[in-house]
Amino acid sequence: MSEIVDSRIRKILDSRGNETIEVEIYTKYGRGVSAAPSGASKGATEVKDYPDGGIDQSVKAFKNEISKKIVGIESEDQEGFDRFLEDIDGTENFSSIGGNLAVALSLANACATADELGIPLFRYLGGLNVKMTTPLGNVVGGGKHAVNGTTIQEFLIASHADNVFDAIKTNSLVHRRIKERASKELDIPIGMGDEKAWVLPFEDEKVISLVKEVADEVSDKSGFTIENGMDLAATNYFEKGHYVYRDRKLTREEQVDFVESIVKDWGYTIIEDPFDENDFESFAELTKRVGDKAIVIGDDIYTTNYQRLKEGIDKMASNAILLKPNQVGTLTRLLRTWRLAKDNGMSTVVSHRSGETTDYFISHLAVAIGADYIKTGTVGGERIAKLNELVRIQEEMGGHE
Ligand code: 2PG
Ligand code: MG
Repeated sequence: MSEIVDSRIRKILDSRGNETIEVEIYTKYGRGVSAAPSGASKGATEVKDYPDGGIDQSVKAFKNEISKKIVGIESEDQEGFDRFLEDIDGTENFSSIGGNLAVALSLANACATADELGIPLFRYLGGLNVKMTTPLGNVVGGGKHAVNGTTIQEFLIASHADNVFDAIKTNSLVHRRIKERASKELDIPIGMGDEKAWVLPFEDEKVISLVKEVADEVSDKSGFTIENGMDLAATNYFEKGHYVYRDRKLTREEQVDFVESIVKDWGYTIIEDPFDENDFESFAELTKRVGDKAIVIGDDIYTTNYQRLKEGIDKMASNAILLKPNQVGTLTRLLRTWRLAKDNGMSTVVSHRSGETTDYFISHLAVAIGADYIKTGTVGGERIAKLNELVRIQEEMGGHE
């Protein structure tokens, strides 16, 4: 038994230079720290990150009320702790205390408990049934994560190797090689987006083939299988019934055909958010057409929300889900949604946000729940913090569990 004895809060900066919340929770022998990330292309059904008064109102809620009431709570009872957060907030979407305060507290509580028990976080969360995950990272970025880039938000790759370090390194080689290739065609310097993927002033189709070519080339040289994927984050460019790209406009039906061809003609096997977040129908049509060749992942459409996923399952909208703790505000809520996905045979991907800190909770989470992938970039300090933690976790797991 481990009661919470103390807690702290502070504001820190995230990778975009925006203020975010970091909290600490103490039990008698344990300490847990967690900082909240933030999204740029958020789903409409995510919990509210901050109340109307912004981050300072969350800090006030913590100082005036939560820090006092938290003392004495049994930290090992994660569900009870998360219920405490829901009760104190009193709304469904954490609009009183802010989802970012809730998620930082929820995850810090799990960290403190693992520390108190003297076991690694992934073991505390996953027990004996844990599995190393495959790193999925973006090498070219656009959409809301960059200015003047592709319309498609993320061009992703996933290297498969026995050793997670080799997989991470291979992903970063593809990232490097993309820049070398693109530099040959451009006489301007190439910049990076929010998640440290390259921003290329090219049409989307050109990048689809460029990334595929480079991935194939690195795969041939390294001997590792490399999957190609993308997060279209299509809600962001769905305007008045059309998907509006840099160079053309597609109807809903044409968008389904386009994404089908990305899978069938270009060999992409990982497709996230190909349609507007409320268009369950197009999701279902695509999954029907390519579900045996690719994973169709719902991010903005589900927002890690149990009810949204239930609707998606009823409508057979997708065969995979992205899981982000701060979309729902508590670990318990995330695990409940994950369980529903697993019970329905879906693939799972744990994901970072575009605004991140060096917090690496999601690395432990991905291993603990045996997620098929962790989407957390390829380079950049706040991304590397999570990737390097996977290397340490693998070592702790004692090889290739
Ligand atoms: C996404 C995420 C992470 P954001 O759309 O999957 O890459 O972006 O955090 O901006 O929502
Ligand atoms: Mg997404």
